[in-house]
Amino acid sequence: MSVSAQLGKDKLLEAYRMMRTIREFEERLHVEFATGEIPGFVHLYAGEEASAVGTMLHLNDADYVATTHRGHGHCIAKGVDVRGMMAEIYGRKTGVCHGKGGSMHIADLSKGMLGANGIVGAGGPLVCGAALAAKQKKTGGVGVCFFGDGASNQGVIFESMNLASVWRLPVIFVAENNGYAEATSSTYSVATDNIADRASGFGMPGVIVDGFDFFAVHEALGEAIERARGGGGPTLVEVKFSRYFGHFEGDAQTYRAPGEVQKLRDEKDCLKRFEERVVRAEMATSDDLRGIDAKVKTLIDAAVSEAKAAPMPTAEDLLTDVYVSYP
Ligand SMILES: Cc1ncc(C[n+]2csc(CCOP(=O)(O)OP(=O)(O)O)c2C)c(N)n1
Ligand SMILES: [Mg+2]
Repeated sequence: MSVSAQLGKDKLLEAYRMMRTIREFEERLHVEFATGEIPGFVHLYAGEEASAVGTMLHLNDADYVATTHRGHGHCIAKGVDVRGMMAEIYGRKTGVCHGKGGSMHIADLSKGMLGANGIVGAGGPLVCGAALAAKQKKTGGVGVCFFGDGASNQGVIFESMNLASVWRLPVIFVAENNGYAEATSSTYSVATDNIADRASGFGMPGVIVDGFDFFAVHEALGEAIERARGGGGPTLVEVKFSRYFGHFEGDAQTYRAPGEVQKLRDEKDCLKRFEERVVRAEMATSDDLRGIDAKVKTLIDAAVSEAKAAPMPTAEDLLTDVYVSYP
């Protein structure tokens, strides 16, 4: 039976809804950031949606995820409230972190989202800790560490992979190889042909997957997550794809070839490929998907207007959320 048939119509529509939500969220932020109303740095995930959604469909709230500076997609796919995220990015009091974190520090522990992170590679130890806790407490939970091709060269990622392997932790390392670390090509900065090749040095399986293909990601991550849950230890999955926008909003992208992104959008786009496949398999109709598009657009419109109208944190708010309080 094909993977799409195994997933069933409800799950397929859910996958599409999440990927479309991420795309719409990011495309809208691209427009809104240019108005100057959004503080700080914003790194967009558009083009990479299949990785977040293909992974997160296998997870529940007891599973932990650490994301990166490019974290909106992972947060949305892990179930963090989209309106609260938008308000957070606008620095508003109604944001998921009360406007104190912004784009690069969105976190929601109630959803197992350990947080976006401005420190490249910093998710590795966090996920090892969360996975160790899950293992000791026997919750059945796993930890997923997303990191980029640039982060793959950080020592902290090597240390985390080694630790996860020697302690047989339920961790999945997802190397999102989008071809660039800022303006540096991964063909220049990564010494091996594939990041996944490094897995053998840490005694774990290494898998390469086409990141434009939701079904390929979903299948590879399903196996890795099942293995981790079953006590089989960590896996390194390298997802190969590209981003549609610059490293950060405002990046002139002089390091990219003319037409590079348009070609990706035309020929490889994960949403288009998803639609072609499910419609061909008669698992959903284009009308089903257009209905989802309309609902997602309404949600993002509402999220942006609510965020713009929401209050800023006050000076007094500076003194709250500083320390953890235990009941
Ligand atoms: C420890 C550390 N070093 C450097 C930086 C500056 N920096 C921010 S993002 C980035 C590139 C990361 O590239 P990659 O891991 O491929 O992720 P991508 O941006 O492509 O998603 C760098 C070098 C940082 N934030 N933290
Ligand atoms: Mg990269």
